Amino acid sequence: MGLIVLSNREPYAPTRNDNGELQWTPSIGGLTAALDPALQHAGGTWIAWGEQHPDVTDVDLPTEQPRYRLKRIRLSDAEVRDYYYGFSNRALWPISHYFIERTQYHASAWRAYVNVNRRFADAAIAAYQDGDLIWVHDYQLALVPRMIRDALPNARIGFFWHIPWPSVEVFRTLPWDLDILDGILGADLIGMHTPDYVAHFQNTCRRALRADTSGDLVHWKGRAARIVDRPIGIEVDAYEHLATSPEVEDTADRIRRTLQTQILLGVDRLDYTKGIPERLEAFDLFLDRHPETRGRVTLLQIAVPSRERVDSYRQLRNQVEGLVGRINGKHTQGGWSPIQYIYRGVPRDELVAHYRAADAMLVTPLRDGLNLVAKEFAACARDGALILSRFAGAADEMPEAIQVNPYSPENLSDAMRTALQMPLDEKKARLTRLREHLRDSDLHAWTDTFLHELKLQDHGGA
Ligand code: GDG
Repeated sequence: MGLIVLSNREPYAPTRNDNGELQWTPSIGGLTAALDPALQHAGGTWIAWGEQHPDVTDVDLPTEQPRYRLKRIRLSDAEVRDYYYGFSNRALWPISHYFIERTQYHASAWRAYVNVNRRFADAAIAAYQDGDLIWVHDYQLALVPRMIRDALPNARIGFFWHIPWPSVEVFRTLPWDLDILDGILGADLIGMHTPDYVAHFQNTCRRALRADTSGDLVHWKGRAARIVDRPIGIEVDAYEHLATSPEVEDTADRIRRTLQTQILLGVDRLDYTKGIPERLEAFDLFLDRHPETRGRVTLLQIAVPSRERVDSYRQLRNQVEGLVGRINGKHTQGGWSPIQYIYRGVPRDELVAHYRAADAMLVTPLRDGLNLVAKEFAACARDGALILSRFAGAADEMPEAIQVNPYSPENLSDAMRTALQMPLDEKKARLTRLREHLRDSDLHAWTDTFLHELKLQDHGGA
């Protein structure tokens, strides 16, 4: 029995080396780390958008010892514009994060979304062999479970929605609300990060679709889909191992020696859901309220460029850079500047060195499906404190974090002070408890549990 995985982003991306040969480099992010080992174990097919070198269609991976096939979907420029930037990132992304005013609902983008979902589904149907498990990922591919179900009534299909599921009142502003629900309900097993998202999804099915629900089942079109909260984990061992390696420790020491202050750290894709301007404003307030900390604290913000073709993201970049300039202009003195701003991604070992060097980590999204950075920091920190938004899905699992309301600059400023003054014993005790939980629910357990449940799911019989 094989596995078929579908996701927008591919697990390995091709780059050309100096000899002009293609090399396949594992993509950064949880999905590759979670599913590449599962596919290598089970064998099968991964279907994804072939963004770089789209002329290359199929490849067997890993190249040195092939275990499964990557089928690359080639998208035209218009499809990228309308399916990816248009419908996925201007409609589904903002609405799911409660940013209704940022949504753009265009019928042309919707049509492209349907067409591209169809191409993914057709690739899965072509690859399918009796008994395979199919696992579809995320909001870019919400119609795929239904499309596969129509062609393969007996297939076992799982679906994971990685972002928040909003209240029905918000979701229903989407003109294609019923199509998206019907699409997802083609799956046998549907996963989300928190019990609240699951409750919102069930309520949306009842109110918008008028579907019946019982327990964790949604009954629809003569079948029952099971919907469960299964928050994704991280590879705890790998992060701990990297965090304590001599190279990473050296880099962490160098970061501390260079700054010579306490360090507040932020690491985010530059996305309006991540609450970066609010965090900067709160730091400004913190410096106003606690002038004795001037010269003694630095906010180090790593902002990874993201979706730069979307207007809101370009505007956000300008806003953040304006704030950094204003706040630095206001407080800089005697060779110290309060904010160090890095606008690029950094290699993973450097990222981990930053986690290790930080006195406090600021994970303060206005809304976030889960947030892996919070978990990675907890696994890697030397003795730092975690400040975590109550609107990140991870907050449910991390009661030992200092939880904040990112909409309140006063609350955030107080949390910065609490974190920077927290006694060492308490910080260490909190990290120990956080790590125990991370170990009990790590990334491989997430993959194994979901696939196991999908295998056992008694589908059909609504
Ligand atoms: C979506 C949901 C959900 C970040 N900067 C660098 C870097 N990263 C890595 C982190 C982390 C990942 O990117 C970001 O994951 P998040 O979970 O924080 O956020 P999204 O990208 O929005 O992910 C989210 C997730 O899906 C999983 O279900 O948690 O809520 O929005 O792994 O380490 N990696 C490197 N350099 C960087 O500068 N190497």
